[in-house]
Amino acid sequence: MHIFGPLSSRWTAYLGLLSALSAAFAPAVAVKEHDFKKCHQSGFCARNRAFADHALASDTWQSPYNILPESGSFKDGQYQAVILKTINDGGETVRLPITVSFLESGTARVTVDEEKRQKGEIELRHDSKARKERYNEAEQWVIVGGTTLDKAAKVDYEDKTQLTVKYGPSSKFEATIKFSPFSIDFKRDGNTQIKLNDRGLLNIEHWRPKIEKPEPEKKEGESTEENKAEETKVEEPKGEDESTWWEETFGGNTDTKPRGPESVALDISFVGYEHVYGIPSHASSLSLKQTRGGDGNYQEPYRMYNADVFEYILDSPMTLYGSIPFMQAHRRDSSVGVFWLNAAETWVDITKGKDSKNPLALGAKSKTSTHTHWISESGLLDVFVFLGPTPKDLTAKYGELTGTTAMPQEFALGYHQCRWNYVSDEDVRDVDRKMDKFKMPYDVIWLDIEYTDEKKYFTWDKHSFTDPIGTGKQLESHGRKLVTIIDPHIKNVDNYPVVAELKSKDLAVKNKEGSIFEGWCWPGSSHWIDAFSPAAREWWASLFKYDAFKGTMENTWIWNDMNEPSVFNGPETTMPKDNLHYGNWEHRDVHNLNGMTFQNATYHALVSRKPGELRRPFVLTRAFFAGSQRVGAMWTGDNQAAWDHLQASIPMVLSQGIAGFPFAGADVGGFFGNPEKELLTRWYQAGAFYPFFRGHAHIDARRREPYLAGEPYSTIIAAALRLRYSLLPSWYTAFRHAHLEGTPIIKPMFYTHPSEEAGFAIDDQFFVGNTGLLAKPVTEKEKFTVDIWIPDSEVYYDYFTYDVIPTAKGKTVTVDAPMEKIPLLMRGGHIFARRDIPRRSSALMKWDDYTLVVTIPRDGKRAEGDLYVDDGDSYDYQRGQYIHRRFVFDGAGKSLASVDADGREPGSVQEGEWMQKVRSVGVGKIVVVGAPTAWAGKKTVKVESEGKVWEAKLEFTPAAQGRAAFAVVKKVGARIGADWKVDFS
Ligand code: MIG
Repeated sequence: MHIFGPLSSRWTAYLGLLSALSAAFAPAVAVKEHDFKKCHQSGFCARNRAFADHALASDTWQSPYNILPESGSFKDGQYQAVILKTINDGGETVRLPITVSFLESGTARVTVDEEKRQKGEIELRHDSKARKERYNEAEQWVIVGGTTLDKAAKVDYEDKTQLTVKYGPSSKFEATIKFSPFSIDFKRDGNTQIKLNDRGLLNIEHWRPKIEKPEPEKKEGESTEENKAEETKVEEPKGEDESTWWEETFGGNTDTKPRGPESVALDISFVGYEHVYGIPSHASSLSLKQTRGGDGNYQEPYRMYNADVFEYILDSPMTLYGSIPFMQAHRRDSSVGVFWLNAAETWVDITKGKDSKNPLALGAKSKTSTHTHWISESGLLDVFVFLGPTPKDLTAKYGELTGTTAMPQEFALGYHQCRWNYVSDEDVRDVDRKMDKFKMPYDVIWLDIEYTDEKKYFTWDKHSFTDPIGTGKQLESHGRKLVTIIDPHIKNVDNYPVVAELKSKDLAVKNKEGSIFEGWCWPGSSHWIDAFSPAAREWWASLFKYDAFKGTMENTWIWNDMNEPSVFNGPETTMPKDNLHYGNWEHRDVHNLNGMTFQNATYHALVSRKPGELRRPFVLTRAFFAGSQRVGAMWTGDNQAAWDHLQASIPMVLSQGIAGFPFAGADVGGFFGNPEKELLTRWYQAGAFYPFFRGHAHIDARRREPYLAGEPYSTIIAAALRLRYSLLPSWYTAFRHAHLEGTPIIKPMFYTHPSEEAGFAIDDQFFVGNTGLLAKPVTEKEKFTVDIWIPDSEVYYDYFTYDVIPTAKGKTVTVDAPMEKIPLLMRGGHIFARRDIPRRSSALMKWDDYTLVVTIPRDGKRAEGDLYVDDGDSYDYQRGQYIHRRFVFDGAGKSLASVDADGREPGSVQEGEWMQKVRSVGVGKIVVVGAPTAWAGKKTVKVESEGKVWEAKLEFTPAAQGRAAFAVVKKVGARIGADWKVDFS
């Protein structure tokens, strides 16, 4: 039997036993939970939870943080003051400068620093070379816009105890800063939405010198960590637990903590809000759970500390590979949120409760509020407050600050075929041929770490990959691409120029002594590129030039894995926190940013591979942070070939979308283990609706390329792949919206229907972009129906049969889902684009005509939709080289029209090569689902475009047996990029 574990799975691979072992495979066991910290094992988390327990249990608790009124000043949209923290009974205080910034976007920002550390007036222990300040560069990595101060913000009221500022659009927002104790109430339209430090849990662990105490007497046989902690505790005045202030050990690794305790924590209450979402990535529900025990709740806070959590467990708040500390709160017709800009280890406790004292409890009933407690190990306290009021406002404002999804390469929305590993050039070419043979479209085949010469990145295995360019060319002949993996650990061996340069140029992460950090990863002994360093990034770029990374060509793109970073022999499989990065920042301060800096380095390397080659890079990352959406896609890491993992993937991908990083997917088929055919098939059907759609498998898993499934499964999978490909125009359009507006690609019910409370916790169905397509993948074994919740009173049609679904607003409808069927409904009132000719890759569909699908709404009045098209590859779209059409069906006027969605006049854009070529692309057909009965007998319609009028054929099929009437206009003949109008009268 093969037992999974970090070592067994890794080392079988490392020893090169490859797939020979694959037959002897047992289902994976859960993650070794004890390899990762629980709150009580993380000193600062435990201290802050204890602090909260104490504060919340006491009737007399008063937060020891007070604004010094005379220190305050308000100018140009910014309030500045000093908070005094009282640190002992003698009234001794510590100065904490606070800035509250009111931004033009309507977002407010609260930043608190610590004067002593700011000024460097502290002493580091162990002769550490670390910086003395609290980490204050997160914004340089994360924030890209939206920080202009709102000069119109004004003080509305002020006295000795508080100050109220009105700000935001039409001054509808209001912040009341109370001095003693310090707290802030954020109001919209006069009602409190968000409160900071209302429960008095603000805690900024100020700098203090270590007072050496005599070692407690050790009793025989009592030398364990636990005992040591116990003994120290007993000595503490006021019961404060000092045991982890100066040093902390976990799993045999000791963190030397040269700056002592320095955590920042704050309670944030969402008044009257029952649901909170966001803070991915967790294998949890979309609507976040309570974390302090009780029925169905978690015991542990949601944790964000990017980690290589192989074989993660489900329904858990434990950390995963990436972190986005952005949270949305939602109640009927109102969304608000916060962004906690801190890259250190962070925990978030969530509790919910009725609050009868709640000023917002309009009416008799008191509302449930959500109370959150944010706890970070180090850094500034830096929190952005968003007052909505819609979910769209939230994602837009967050996108303004941290950036939106990069406009992807069009191929990246196609299907990706991956496994660990395709073992040779011939293997790759064979899979490529077989996909064609079985008529399965795909765009990208992937090479995992075994393609390298002994895990030396930028090299190829000399025996099995002798002709990567030949392979690349075979792929290119059908418009396909190759993605190769490049990880941040650089093998520490002789005769490897990459590591030699890394060392000689001094571009690696350092250990606490300031010499090069050495750790263990796939290649054995390794060093890690420090992508925080501009010089390191410049060097990294040089490695990707076509003549440096030989064997790569224009259709080679990159996969960045292990960038949490994963360090096999490190604490919690990552770097020691006292490691040092560029600028002498401790790893502790920047941990959650690390993955993003690496992906960013790769992104910029690809932009500059060849002078003059301006193409959008494709880089997949495992680790991420707020802002990573600007540089590529993510996937949810090492899941398992199990039904519950398929299920879990949907809320996980939805969470990514509402946290601003929607280009997300899970390994189709499940990484560990061997999916039964039914599971594999259902996973493809679900995966066809992930924004990032990739099949992947562990090295010990059996081969599972979709054509191997056998009948009927292979045919069903091929249909799922083709469905994805036919809808690519609509997916791409959704990405355009994500790129411009920060919107999710697949949207949960609360997002599209913010007034329908019954939908707020639903996370197993979703809409695709603005298409009105409502999908609910089957995620259970032998399940041949699904229950879909219907959010409104619009008409819904079955995507495949045009059956009218018998629905009612707020009701659940049972829809058939035999094996071959993906439950997919079309909401009335939309228009979306498809391409109906199946081809081998997206590139080969580039010049195909479009099909437009119009779904007539219940009242027959109006349907709308849009289509965005560009060359799918370059940045020319930024110079107007794109088509963005808006389609409007007017029921009264009996017409369907296409106009420029951005109001550009025809001829106003100088047409480049692509624009000229796309002139040959037309509207092939128009399908009108739910066509009016009055069209029966109609044989033709009038088409008008570019000064000409002609007739096109109309075929009308009357309604029958639950199926809607539909009409098809054939050979419409208008150019997709032109204005046109079809007259149905
Ligand atoms: O420690 O590169 O999540 O997708 O196949 C495992 C080998 C390293 C982890 C990734 C997985 C990938 C694997 N990697």
